[in-house]
Amino acid sequence: MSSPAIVNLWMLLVCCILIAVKGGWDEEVGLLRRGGKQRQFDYFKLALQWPGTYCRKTRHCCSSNACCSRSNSPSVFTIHGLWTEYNDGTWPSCCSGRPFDQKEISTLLEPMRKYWPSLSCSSPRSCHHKKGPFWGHEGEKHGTCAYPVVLDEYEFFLTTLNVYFKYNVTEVLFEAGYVPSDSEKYPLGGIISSIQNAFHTTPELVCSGDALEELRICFYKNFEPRDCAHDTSSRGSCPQYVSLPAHGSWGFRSNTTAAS
Ligand code: U2P
Repeated sequence: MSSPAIVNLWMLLVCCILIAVKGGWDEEVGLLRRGGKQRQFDYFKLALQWPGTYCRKTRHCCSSNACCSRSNSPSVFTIHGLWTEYNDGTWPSCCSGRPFDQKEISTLLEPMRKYWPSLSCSSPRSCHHKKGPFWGHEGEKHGTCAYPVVLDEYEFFLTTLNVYFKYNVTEVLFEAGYVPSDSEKYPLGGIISSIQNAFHTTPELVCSGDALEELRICFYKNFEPRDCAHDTSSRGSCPQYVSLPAHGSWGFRSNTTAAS
């Protein structure tokens, strides 16, 4: 074997040993995981999605996409996830834990379907490299990192629902006059102050164009509200005036085959 080939083989071997000792590279977080163990998180982030905005992306329908069922489609903020976060703006993901098992949350399915629906036909990848339901993706990716505050899958989903009901963002915004509309634009500052006044924390906002798509609020580990990491701007991608599109005002083709 030639000497450059031997050098390359050595470099490959050293890389393999380093990866085996240190764990895997988590691309999304940019963290090198040590043997699958990640340091304990600092705080929680409850991410809520506005179906009226999210569902405008729906082009094709399927039974798992709540955007498609016009009769019982949600007109409130629904849950995206309860995420564990670090104070430096990064977050752990896919910590140790068993694969998602829907049977463990069978008693929660009714509120889960209503308040934590999937707004897409796609099946996200789980931590175990299988494609599966939205709940499995969220539970495995974020719920497994919520230890020692949350001990298992059932507790993760129940806790998330309880926090969502206690901090009712939809009610706060509707009471302040920020109601679904396809013509109105609302001042972003007004939306932020309504949440600040109600919950004493500044929300993080995400927009799609000028439509509000996500609203996120952060909590200490005892679920008292706190601000999210300091270096993230609460306005995110949003302009000064935003809309809250009414649900059902998008157009999609009603076939049940393709994914959105
Ligand atoms: O923003 C894109 C995706 O990254 C994950 N995320 C984002 C911000 C944050 O503070 N924490 C966090 O986990 C989310 O991933 P998902 O749960 O959707 O897979 C978010 O959608």
